[in-house]
Amino acid sequence: LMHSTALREAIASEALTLHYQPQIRTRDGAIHGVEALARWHDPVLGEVSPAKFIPLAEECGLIEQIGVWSIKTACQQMASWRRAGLDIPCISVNLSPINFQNVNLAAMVAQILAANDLPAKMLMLEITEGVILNERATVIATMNELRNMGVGLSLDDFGTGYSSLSRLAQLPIDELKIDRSFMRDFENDSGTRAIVTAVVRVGQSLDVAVVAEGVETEPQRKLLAELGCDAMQGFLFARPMAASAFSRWLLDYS
Ligand code: G
Ligand code: G
Ligand code: NA
Ligand code: MN
Repeated sequence: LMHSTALREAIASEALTLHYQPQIRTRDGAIHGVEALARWHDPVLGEVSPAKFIPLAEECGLIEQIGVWSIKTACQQMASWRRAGLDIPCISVNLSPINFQNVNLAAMVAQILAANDLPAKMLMLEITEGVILNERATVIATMNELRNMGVGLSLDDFGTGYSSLSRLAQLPIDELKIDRSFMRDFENDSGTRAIVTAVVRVGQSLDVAVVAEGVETEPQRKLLAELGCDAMQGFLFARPMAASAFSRWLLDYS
């Protein structure tokens, strides 16, 4: 059984790590960015998915710490890759909607960026579509504050929630990520293809970049390219990898 004490210890020790998955620009195959994904290696439980431990962290008050840890670790890694001369435009970090309720988030992010000598535009924060549902004034204020600093905001898992298109147009975001569930029927189901097409068009008309996730096959890649989807992420290109494996992958790719 997963326990908050074990998670607390995992944060304190090195049991929590970030893995990195590249995002590929559709137009020319260049690196669009990299997404940092949390991993928990528990000695007893083995690999615990963030899909399990993030909800636990949200319940037991550890999500604050995990949010700061994710941003800090990702920024330190990005700074280290920059020093090594690796050309990665941007790193995406997943945050919980709860993290955006913290009025100190933007100041904390500013401090972490400064400590690592990173330009704000090299950081993208991912927030799930659920943020629109139980939207609070503080969440939108924090999003605006981050954006005014130059930090990017990405709406993750888009299409799985209940956000209305009119609401979307008002949100301060730079990027939309089409949820990977849409990729499953993308090739064969004309309805799914119509939805993905519409999302790409919405992104274009709102001047928001559209990233497709869960791209696993060459036919999917080809269709997305034809639609003009800006970037792609998925097993077709690479799985999420430990930092050292990611830099080897990148050197090999370029
Ligand atoms: O990488 P994986 O498929 O196991 O991720 C499962 C889910 O956990 C995804 O929805 C992802 O956005 C989320 N996630 C991964 N890392 C983090 C993190 O550091 N913080 C938060 N809040 N969510 C994360
Ligand atoms: O919710 P979020 O989009 O952050 O989730 C990212 C998750 O998707 C990660 O856990 C990652 O391991 C997983 N993932 C990344 N690429 C693919 C893919 O091509 N196929 C599938 N099934 N999962 C993927
Ligand atoms: Na994500
Ligand atoms: Mn997603």
